[in-house]
Amino acid sequence: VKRLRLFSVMLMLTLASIIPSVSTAATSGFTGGYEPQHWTAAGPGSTSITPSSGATTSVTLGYNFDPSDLGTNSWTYAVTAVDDGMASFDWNYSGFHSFYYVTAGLQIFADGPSGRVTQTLVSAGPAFCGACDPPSGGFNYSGTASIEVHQGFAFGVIASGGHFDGTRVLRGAVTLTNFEVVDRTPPTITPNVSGTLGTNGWYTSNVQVSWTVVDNESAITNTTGCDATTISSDTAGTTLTCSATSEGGTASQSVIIKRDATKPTLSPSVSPNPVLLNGSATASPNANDALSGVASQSCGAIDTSSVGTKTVSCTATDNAGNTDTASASYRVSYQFVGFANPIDGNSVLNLAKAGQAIPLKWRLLDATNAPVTTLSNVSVTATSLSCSAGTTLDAIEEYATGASGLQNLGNGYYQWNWKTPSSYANSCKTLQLNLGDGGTYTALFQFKK
Ligand SMILES: [Ca+2]
Ligand SMILES: [Ca+2]
Repeated sequence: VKRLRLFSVMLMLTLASIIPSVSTAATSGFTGGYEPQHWTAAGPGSTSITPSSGATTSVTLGYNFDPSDLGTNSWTYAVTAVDDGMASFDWNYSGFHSFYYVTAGLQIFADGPSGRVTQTLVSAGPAFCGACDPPSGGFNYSGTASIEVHQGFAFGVIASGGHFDGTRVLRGAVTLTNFEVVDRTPPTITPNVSGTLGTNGWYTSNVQVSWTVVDNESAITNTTGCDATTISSDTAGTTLTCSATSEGGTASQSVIIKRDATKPTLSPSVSPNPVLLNGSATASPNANDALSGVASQSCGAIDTSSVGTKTVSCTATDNAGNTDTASASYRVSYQFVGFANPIDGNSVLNLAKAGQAIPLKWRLLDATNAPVTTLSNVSVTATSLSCSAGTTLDAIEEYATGASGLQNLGNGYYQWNWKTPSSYANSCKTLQLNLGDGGTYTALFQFKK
């Protein structure tokens, strides 16, 4: 059904709040901005537009001129196009141009962004009034016309005529019926995408997609896929398509939504772990990202300048811009060369007298085999041991006589005088040396009275 567009301001305001918005159309005729009062007439003599106002199905555009000269005159009847479209109408052009060397012409015209387009509907004469053939002595022409019109630009008809006669009469009337402006453009479709846009076109949140569907010229008669949609799970690319149809045809628009709202995973590690004092080690983030992929990953520096358990922080960012951090712990230890005389390490069961101070001696180096020159936070712990645990029995050759506690013997050697209680008699103990580096340094003892 071909229709004219009809808007009221209230209707537009109402429709603007609806998505997809829908425009409406009027039936054929001089309505919706094309009523007679919107038409203008220009030309010499008197002109008329009948009726002069109001919605109507027929308009007659007249002129009546008694020229003082003998040239050609023209009368322009124009209206401004409310919207883009194809204007069409049936026309009848009748009149009387007095008698000698008579011409009559009718054109349809439409102005637009690139100028004026015209079509000639009638180009008659010159005719003489020997037999008074048309257009001499009266004329009557009819036809159908159509022309592309452009919103905000004028279109209409131009009647023209001339003669070379002492009786100076030029009068005529153009009657237009079945007037309509048909939509020639499909709806315009605009996607509205909202969400948190990360990098590389990836969204990092839920994504709402809605569509604005507008046709200013005619009603939207069908839409497909134009409902609002929420993308709430990660996707490498979901295509959403909205199609809409009006009198002007069908249009489609698509958007591709990529969503990655998942942070990369990190499994950071340090190698080697433990690392020796002043040694070198590296931390690896070991990041993974299933969807957009890992864009970058890095860890902080490993500090081996002192012993103990430490942490290093690692960071990874995916191609959508999601970032996560995780820490890896690592231990920096001394290079424990071993217990020195009179203590044997490994699985030797050192035989000692309970109640004596046992001189625990050991040597510490760093990763470069340089002696450790300072040491603090040393302690010992003794725990019960089955006397059958040791494989070799070796007697302590000497006991300490100096001060208890820690002594720095130099060159990486240290001594701790371990004062044992006499209650240890007839028992076995595991001695653990705690150096503050988290290492487990043990020696086994069997005590006698
Ligand atoms: Ca349209
Ligand atoms: Ca991700």
